[in-house]
Amino acid sequence: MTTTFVEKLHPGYGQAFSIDEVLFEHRTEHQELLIFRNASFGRVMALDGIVQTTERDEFIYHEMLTHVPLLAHGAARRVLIIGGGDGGMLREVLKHPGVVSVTQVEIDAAVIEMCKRYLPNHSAGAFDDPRVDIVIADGVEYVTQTQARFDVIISDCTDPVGPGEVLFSSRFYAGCKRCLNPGGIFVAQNGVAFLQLDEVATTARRLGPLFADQTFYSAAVPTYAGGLMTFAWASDDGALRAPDPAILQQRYRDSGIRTRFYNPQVHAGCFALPQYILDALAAI
Ligand code: AG3
Repeated sequence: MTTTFVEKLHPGYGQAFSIDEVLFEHRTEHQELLIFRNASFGRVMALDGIVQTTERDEFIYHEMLTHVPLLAHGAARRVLIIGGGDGGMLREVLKHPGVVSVTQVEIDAAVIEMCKRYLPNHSAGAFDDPRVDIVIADGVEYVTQTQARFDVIISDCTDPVGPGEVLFSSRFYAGCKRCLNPGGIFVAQNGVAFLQLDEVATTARRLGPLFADQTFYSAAVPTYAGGLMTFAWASDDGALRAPDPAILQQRYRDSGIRTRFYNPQVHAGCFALPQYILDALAAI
């Protein structure tokens, strides 16, 4: 019998997937974890009833949250991932030959374990890479206390409800600022702006004052229904959001990375924001 998974993240609007096979369903120490198979999106992982990732379109999200900051930086050696238990972000970061270490701080060990088993194509062996250090801990506490420093920090979090809410707090952003090296870049998933415009404004209000330059970039990810997903961007070097196209092209070519969504032209264009987002930012 086929059942239906209905995601209700936004008031009065949702999206539905047929559950063609339940692969895993369990209440972890932190949240309700569900992994199922869907005829068009492949394997789908949801936390607390919200779709986090699917096999079919995960590349868009993971490529855009890794290659944009890493290639804009140009010499990132140490990377911190907050969340990202499915391992997709880790896989993409590790494709950069210049990266010598990646620390991943995930609060829920069960997400990592079950995604390794049921979504193996996401991590594709990344958890076994010797450059990787996995820390099972609260991301806010980690960035507030660690002595480690990073060139790029990626917040691959859930929406600001439940355990992920603290990853949108001023305390978390200040902690990230604290452990970024000079010239470092912070990026974070920031929801679907058309339906979650208040999140864009809230992030700008909290993150903006901590950095010399703060903006958003975007991509359309089908699974995050409702239009463009925005990604928060913060750094103390305003030039990093607009790299020279020839340099970007050169870095992309030198990296040898094969992508399916990202390319230097997409990179150059993704910082152009629709007027309704600019208006919301101007109003704060
Ligand atoms: N991070 C998920 C973002 C969920 C956003 N949902 C939304 N706003 N529709 C996902 C983890 C993937 N590594």
